[in-house]
Amino acid sequence: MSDPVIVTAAITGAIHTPTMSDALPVTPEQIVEAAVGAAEAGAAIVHLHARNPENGAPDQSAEAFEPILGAIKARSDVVINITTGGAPTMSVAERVRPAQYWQPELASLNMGSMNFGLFGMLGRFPDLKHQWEKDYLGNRDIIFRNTFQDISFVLDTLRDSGTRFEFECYDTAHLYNLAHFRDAGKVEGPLLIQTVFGLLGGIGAHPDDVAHMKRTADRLFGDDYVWSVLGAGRHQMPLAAMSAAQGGNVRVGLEDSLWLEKGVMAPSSAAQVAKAREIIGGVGRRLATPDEARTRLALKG
Ligand code: KMH
Ligand code: ZN
Repeated sequence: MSDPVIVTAAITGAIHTPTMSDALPVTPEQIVEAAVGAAEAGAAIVHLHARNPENGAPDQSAEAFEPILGAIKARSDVVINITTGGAPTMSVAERVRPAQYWQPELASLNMGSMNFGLFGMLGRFPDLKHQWEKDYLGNRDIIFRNTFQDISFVLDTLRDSGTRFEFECYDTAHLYNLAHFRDAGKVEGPLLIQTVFGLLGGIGAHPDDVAHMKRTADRLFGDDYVWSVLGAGRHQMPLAAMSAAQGGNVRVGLEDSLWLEKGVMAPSSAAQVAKAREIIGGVGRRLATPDEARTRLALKG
């Protein structure tokens, strides 16, 4: 019998812009409602970014998270995961600030630099409301910078906080990077490894890609890791199914995909969690509670 499935809901992110979907939460109130809704639908973890309520631009100030974190904690025991990815246009010093200040149970940590393909988005979404959307999506050559020094900087900054990590791995090299930090004694298990598929610049979303990432992680980390799968865009639900069927865990949410199914935009992250829940039930598994996730991931609680 496999362990219950830890579902993470990534609520808003920094890549999608408000023009792309009316469902994308922007204000603190919208982000809180979306996070609580996702938790009520069965998510054990919410992965959070904050945005400027005026124009939806990503905001990595510690203050931007204050109204979000307090209100979620008042209404839900869901595990809170604060991004250290921020937006690919930000420096790592800027990106780590909210996690440094709020010391959450979990923070994301991106395990390597990569090209980040926003190519074509400007053409697909012509009604851009804000200059920042035009600047952002018009920037066709983004490098998501996560050098070894950047990764060390995040680890060192958060070392004494008790915050543990969602290690985001977009390709096999990122698994080797994580093994390097494990071998150097800078991270220890159980490692939550979020394998990310289908982003232009990272590994693809073919079943062979999933198998290769899992095989590599199994070989490098053995029993000392918890495997989770994030399929970007249209790959979200098919890869959730693949992970659930193989004993893995699942990440969904509007940060990663604006879609519920082919041709149907998602009304909320909660709706994606509910769909993932059906898929997970269909392969004979159930969802983990937040406390089950805390135990499994050795979180500080
Ligand atoms: N949007 C995800 C593919 C982070 O916040 O650290 C990447 C992400 C990065 O979640
Ligand atoms: Zn994120």
